[in-house]
Amino acid sequence: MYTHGLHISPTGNSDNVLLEIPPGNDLQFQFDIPDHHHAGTFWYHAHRHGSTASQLREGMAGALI
Ligand SMILES: [Cu+2]
Repeated sequence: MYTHGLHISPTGNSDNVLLEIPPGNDLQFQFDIPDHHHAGTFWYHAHRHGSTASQLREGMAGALI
């Protein structure tokens, strides 16, 4: 999963595009958003390397408000 617009860490179980979660497994994402972060509308989407475009085309995305 990948977010747009949030100023958060790209490492660990946060906004890390290199995470691989095998089928049948799960992972608890943790997005530590700073208290001083500006408010707004952002978005997230699946970010499987090699499949991002097709996953987005099929609607694997959402809004973060
Ligand atoms: Cu993107």
